[in-house]
Amino acid sequence: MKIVALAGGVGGAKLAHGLAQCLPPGDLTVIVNTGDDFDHYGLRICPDLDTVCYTLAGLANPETGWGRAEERWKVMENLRALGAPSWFNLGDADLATHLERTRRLRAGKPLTAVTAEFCAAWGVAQRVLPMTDQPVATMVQTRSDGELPFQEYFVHRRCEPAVTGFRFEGIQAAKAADGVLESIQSADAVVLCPSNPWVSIGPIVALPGVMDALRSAKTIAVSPLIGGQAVKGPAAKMYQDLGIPPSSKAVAEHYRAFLTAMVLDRTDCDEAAQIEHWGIISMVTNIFMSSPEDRQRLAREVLALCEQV
Ligand code: FO1
Repeated sequence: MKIVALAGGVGGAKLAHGLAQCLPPGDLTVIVNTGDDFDHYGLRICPDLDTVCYTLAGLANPETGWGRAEERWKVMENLRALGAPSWFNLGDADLATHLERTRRLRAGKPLTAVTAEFCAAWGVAQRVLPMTDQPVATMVQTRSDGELPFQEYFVHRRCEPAVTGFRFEGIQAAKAADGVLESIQSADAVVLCPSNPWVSIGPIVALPGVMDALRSAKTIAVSPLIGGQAVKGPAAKMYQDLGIPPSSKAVAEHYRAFLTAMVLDRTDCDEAAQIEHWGIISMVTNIFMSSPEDRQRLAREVLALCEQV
């Protein structure tokens, strides 16, 4: 069964890892948000892409979900001693990724090619595609501070400013990367991982051609919210800031234009009827992933649903 997963950061990477345990490597394509990407210390940083690749490679930091396992922080310590900006933590092993990616990009290679080369080096057999090869920057519009670049809002300001909206700079001129539209069109199902609908899945869906491709596909979303709370990150706070009560129902409504089925947690089973009322199939299960076994179990249940719908 050919599956495409749309993913952002940590939650998306976990389900992508579960799917990778259940499918032959050639059957899984992961399309990753690049709206979080930015330049820092002259280096191109692609946090979601790295989180997905490190997780699939078994190299991810199990505590944070982002960055590398058994990381050392010598460079960061020395940057701090020099009084350099230290709000964004780059570990020593992780820095090698950014240095080498930046070198290859500057030599003229597209991000898609660099990502494929890194995946080969790390032993990731699944296809991991950045959503686009062109720069797209998620800008978070806030009540108190105007528009903030994503990492400035997320890491530096710890998601504190109230959100009023989002803008994906460069999205109109960006082209879905080679393989993105084709893989969605030929997939048996597209899984929207439990990533932030506003800033992780949002930029992918906003790329020219993606929404149309999703409308013609079988799409299954796994909620990133349990009991109105995000498992990780600011998704629930963003809904709240925007005046929408955070819930799995709100996520289903968010994706309503193209969604076939929604997977939600047992805690939220009373929301299933409303979701079904919108013509979206619902499946209730335990969606919290605390162990590698959880990822695999949830992936198996999602794949069973993909076969059914
Ligand atoms: N997240 C943090 O909360 N603090 C950090 O210092 C930080 C550094 C970092 C470095 C490399 C990387 O790939 C990810 C990093 N992240 C950090 C996570 C990142 O900001 C988020 O995962 C995403 O952009 C949201 O999905």
